[in-house]
Amino acid sequence: MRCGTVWTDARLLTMAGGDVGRVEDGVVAATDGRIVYAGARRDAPDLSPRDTITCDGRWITPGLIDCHTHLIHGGDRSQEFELRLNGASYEEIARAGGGIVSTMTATRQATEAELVAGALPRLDALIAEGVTTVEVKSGYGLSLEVEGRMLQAAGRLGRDRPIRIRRTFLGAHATPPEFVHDPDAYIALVADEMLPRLAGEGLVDAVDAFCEGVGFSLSQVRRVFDAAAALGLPVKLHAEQLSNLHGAELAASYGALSADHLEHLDAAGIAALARSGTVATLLPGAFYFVREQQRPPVDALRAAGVPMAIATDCNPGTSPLTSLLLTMNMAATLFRLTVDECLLGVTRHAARALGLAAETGALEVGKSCDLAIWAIERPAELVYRMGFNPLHARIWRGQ
Ligand code: DI6
Ligand code: FE
Repeated sequence: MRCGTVWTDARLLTMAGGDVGRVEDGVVAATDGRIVYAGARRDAPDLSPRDTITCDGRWITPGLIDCHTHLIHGGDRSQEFELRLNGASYEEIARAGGGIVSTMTATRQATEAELVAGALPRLDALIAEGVTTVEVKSGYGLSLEVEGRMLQAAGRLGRDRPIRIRRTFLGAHATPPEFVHDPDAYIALVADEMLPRLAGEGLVDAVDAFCEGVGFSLSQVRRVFDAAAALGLPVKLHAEQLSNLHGAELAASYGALSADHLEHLDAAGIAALARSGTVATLLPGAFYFVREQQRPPVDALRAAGVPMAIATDCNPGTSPLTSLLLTMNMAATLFRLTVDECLLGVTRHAARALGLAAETGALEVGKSCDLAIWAIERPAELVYRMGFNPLHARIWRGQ
């Protein structure tokens, strides 16, 4: 075989097979941005590479994947943060017209270029830690025009930086003020007009909703999911974050890619996720930032064999977090995930949560050559440290 580039003298976490796929003396080979070999040096075929890069014993993981973000938005909510420090709750602030709606106002006032300029530093912070795929949700425009602007801005991020962006339509994030007396009419607009139009413009990879007392009910979410199904789009759901509305069961019944948050998930919800193969995406940054008391049922999810992803949930209200490394530390410290679970949660399982399991998230033949090369001695260091970045190099699509 004559391949393009080989990375040698590396230790690998391939994320292939059932676990993290540890290889001590490994090589990765790629041609035209695709992995043609990843594994032990002694098992490698004759690769005859054009370029050879020695890793001097460093560790290679798949490029990291942040599978749940609200990276694009106008303004920030540092003022609301101060209010909360003085005793106001997230729900009180939301009911008083703050919260998501205040970010909506700032987002509506921003041009596409301003939204891009605001998001790029956050994206760059993720990229600096070896992230090669990011999901970006809409959901702060809450009108056809501004939801479209957010999704266009998300596309722009993927052209301005070497990174794979997946766009999720989250029109059902909150009821905008002009529909406050008729949320069902807003849901009808989301399902019958906004989604088909935006999907028709090729701006939507998946459809999400916020199923919560301060968000939307099961029947409202169903309305949005039916519209997604009619367009052949996969769904995911913010479920069981602040209360248990049985959103995870609903999501599972639509074969959702993921159900996200899940602090208040019960046994029936876990069983439903296990049956449908839906990924449980845990968001410890939001749990930490709103000082949630109830932890997601990690032991039961593990016992049921539900794949767990973890993500930043980067958003201005409940998780102003732009470090996937710190997110792993939080998942371990706050939720008691193991090191291996954290690493799988930002690679293989995160890819699956985006419907990208065949494309990225593991070092396997045929997948995109997305790599993070780390100056560490042991994989646990990626989870253990707080506020330290040991990234040595980042490769996206072989570059
Ligand atoms: N759940 C969250 O944690 C964020 N959105 C959601 O559906 C909060 C978004 C915000 O407060 O701006
Ligand atoms: Fe979220």
